[in-house]
Amino acid sequence: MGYETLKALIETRKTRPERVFIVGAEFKSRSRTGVPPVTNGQDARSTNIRDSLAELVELAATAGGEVVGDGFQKLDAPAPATFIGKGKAEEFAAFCRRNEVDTVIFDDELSPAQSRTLEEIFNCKVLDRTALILDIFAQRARTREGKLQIELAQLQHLLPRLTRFWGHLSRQAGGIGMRGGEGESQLESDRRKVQERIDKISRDLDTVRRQRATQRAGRQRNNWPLASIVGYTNAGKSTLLNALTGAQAFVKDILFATLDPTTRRLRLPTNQNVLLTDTVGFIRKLPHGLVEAFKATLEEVVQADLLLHVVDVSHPQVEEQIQAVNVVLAEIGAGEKPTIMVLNKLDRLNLDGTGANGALNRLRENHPHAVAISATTGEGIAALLAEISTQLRPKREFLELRVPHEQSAVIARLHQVGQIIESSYRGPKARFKVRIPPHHHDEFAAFIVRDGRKAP
Ligand SMILES: Nc1nc2c(ncn2[C@@H]2O[C@H](COP(=O)(O)OP(=O)(O)OP(=O)(O)O)[C@@H](O)[C@H]2O)c(=O)[nH]1
Ligand SMILES: [Mg+2]
Repeated sequence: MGYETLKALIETRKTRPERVFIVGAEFKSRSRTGVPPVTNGQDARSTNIRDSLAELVELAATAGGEVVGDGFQKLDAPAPATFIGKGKAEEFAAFCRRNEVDTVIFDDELSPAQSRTLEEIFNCKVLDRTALILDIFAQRARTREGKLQIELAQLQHLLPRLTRFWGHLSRQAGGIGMRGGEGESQLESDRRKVQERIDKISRDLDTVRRQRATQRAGRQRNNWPLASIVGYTNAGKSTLLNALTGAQAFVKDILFATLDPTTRRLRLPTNQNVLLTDTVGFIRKLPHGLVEAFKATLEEVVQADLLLHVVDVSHPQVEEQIQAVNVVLAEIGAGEKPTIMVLNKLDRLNLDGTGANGALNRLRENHPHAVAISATTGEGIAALLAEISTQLRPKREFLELRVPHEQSAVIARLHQVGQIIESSYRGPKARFKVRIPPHHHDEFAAFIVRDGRKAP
């Protein structure tokens, strides 16, 4: 075989994507979102499952797979051993054999026992949605903190599986008359190793996070308000950060292009400075462990004075995506933040002569203060900047203070939380003109000589 042929062979093998078959299921006993469907009709729910599968196709593609087929089943409840019905699983398995499928991916989380039984039936690798999302995150993580967080989530996903596997093995060991102790000690040592690694990662993460907290405190010293860009994955968050600040954040038409937060200064037309952070996108059925693992990264969101919730108006499931984002925001404790809805990708809509569009109108009705933009063409960006300025204005109050010199703690505190515009230390009291966030107002109430909030 010549060198070229060999090289071509290797390259084809290297570039041949994994062939993937995806499986969804719908249960009468439990709607997919955990809340009863709005309509009772089967049709609405079937649409839901098709959407969810369409997203799974995108996730599989992001992970480097090529989806060659899909199937779904409606059931009363998940089958304990095989998740979907055994007959259905065998039918899908026959299709997979004919089509040389390498990996089967289920849209819901499988128990370890279900995975094993299904692997036997399909005779190939079986993954669930959680494992797939974890895998994508593992591929994408760039920073040390990102890598540690994802490894932690993966190990935590693994640990209970080891436990259950252990139960399974010990039963088997008893059955064939082996001394139970052997399987037990092997698994216990596996579990111990996983646990040790989890502990080590947790310690390392602590160190990394302390460094980040220091950096954050450094930025806070400027006392600029913080705004965070949030939204469903692929909505255009990084594109918006770039458009607003001239940053060069990584933008790509894939899910979870961004994992690690990027913060840039944004100078508003009013000359006010804002720190703007772009961070990881959200998705439906985001594995809980992952939200936990990324809580530190999402700290930027929790600390923000203002959220920019970016939505892709050209996406058919835009309202469901908004819902999914709100669920995660509530989970991390940022559900009540002041939020600007940013209706992005306006350029992808077919607008009628008056610039209107059915989908856009509905969004505007549901979110009256939303700003429609295109992060790629720049349309609407000026209006968005104006809205950000308006929203942040109450974030700084103008005050004039007189503080006795001996109250040095108060003066130090003022420098810490306030933006000093003018100061003078002559005379019996130090004088300051400052802007401070409203929640610090009461601390300085005793020293105020002019309160910018009140009409003169
Ligand atoms: N037509 C159009 N495409 C856009 C617009 N904004 C973003 N995109 C495209 O949408 C895709 C995703 O953009 P990103 O900025 O990476 O999206 P993201 O929200 O940061 O995505 P993740 O980091 O993956 O969660 C890219 O292909 C962008 O070019 C827009 O206003 N109009
Ligand atoms: Mg991004």
